[in-house]
Amino acid sequence: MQPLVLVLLGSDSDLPRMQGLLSVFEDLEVPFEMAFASAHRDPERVAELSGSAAQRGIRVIVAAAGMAAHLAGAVAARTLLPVIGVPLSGSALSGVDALYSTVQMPKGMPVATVGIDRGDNAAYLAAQILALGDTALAQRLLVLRQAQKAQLQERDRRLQELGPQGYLEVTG
Ligand code: RP5
Repeated sequence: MQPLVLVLLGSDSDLPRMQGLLSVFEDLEVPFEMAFASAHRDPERVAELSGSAAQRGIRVIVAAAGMAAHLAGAVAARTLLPVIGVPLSGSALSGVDALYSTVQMPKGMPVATVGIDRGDNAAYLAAQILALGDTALAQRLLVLRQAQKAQLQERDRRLQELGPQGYLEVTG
């Protein structure tokens, strides 16, 4: 299937923190391609991948990096496709460094930044963008939301039945 999302990771050491994205894309059947490409260690590859993405049929780019993360911004500079940035933890500053580096983009060059290590939300947001032109995908997203709601309601039912202490004993 033609990949619709390009996922760039600054390092292979970032991959374990992006398992949430992998599972959301699998659940929603979103075709994607992934590459390791660092804004600092291999800026040429970042330029090549982000510059050619639209012509290759990519519709959204997710860029995940840690530390002084410039990947998402460097990608945004080279494409008109929506870019979702995922700041990653793992540094001495626990991802706050990557959050600030990713979210504080100058005017005219936006990066839609999700929370630290929230690859799952990057995947949901990418899917919601794609769903604007894909009713089957929109339906799959709705089903997931309904499942989330039903799960919370079931947990609340148990809370009302058992009380807080009893709930903790059963679930803890
Ligand atoms: C960033 O530096 C990467 O995105 C990664 O989060 C961090 C450390 O990379 P490695 O030294 O583990 O390759 O550019």
